[in-house]
Amino acid sequence: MQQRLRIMHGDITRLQVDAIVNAANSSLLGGGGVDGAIHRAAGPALLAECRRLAASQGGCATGEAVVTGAGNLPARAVIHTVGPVWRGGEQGEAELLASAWRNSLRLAAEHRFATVAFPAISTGIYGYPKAEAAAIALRTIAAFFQQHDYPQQVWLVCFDQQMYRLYQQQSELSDNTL
Ligand code: AR6
Repeated sequence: MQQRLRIMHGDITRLQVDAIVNAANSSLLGGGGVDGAIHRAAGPALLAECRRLAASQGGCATGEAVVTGAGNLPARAVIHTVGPVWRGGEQGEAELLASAWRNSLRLAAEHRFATVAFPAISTGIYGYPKAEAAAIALRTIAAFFQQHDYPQQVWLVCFDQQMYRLYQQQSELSDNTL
């Protein structure tokens, strides 16, 4: 686990990796948070591709993921996933968040992306409690790593110190269980 996981601070739009993950919404047409930052940095080519996807397949359901090119970003591709809005925890949020992580990882494996960078899906505008989101992310990644060789590296990109600490704690816990 440790060798395949990197927990870091930073701006995901600046990373030169095979794919970055976007915490999008079901419309795929952009928004605030990391989604807004990704579209601003990627430019109009990304929005045009997202528009085509939205028109052809009606966007992206919560827990699902789709892949596009990356426009002007240094990354090669963008995996757009939609995490759940936190509504108190009784609306299937945990399973939907795990699905968003798992389906993003699955797309990365299918495309043989070696390195994939993730933001902390659902923990911003969508309000998911950060500690629980960190536990779900780490558990889902650990399970995925046991069954797949790709992605070879997952980077967890943190915008705040609290998320960084929570991921560190959770990664120590999941190492003990592997
Ligand atoms: N690099 C890395 N992480 C970032 C960046 C960045 N440039 N910018 C923000 N974050 P959010 P959500 C962190 O709100 O909760 C949009 O409007 C941020 O601090 O971007 O899944 C979409 O269109 C937080 O830790 O995503 C949806 O409508 C994490 O990224 C909705 O927000 C996720 O926060 C999705 O909400």
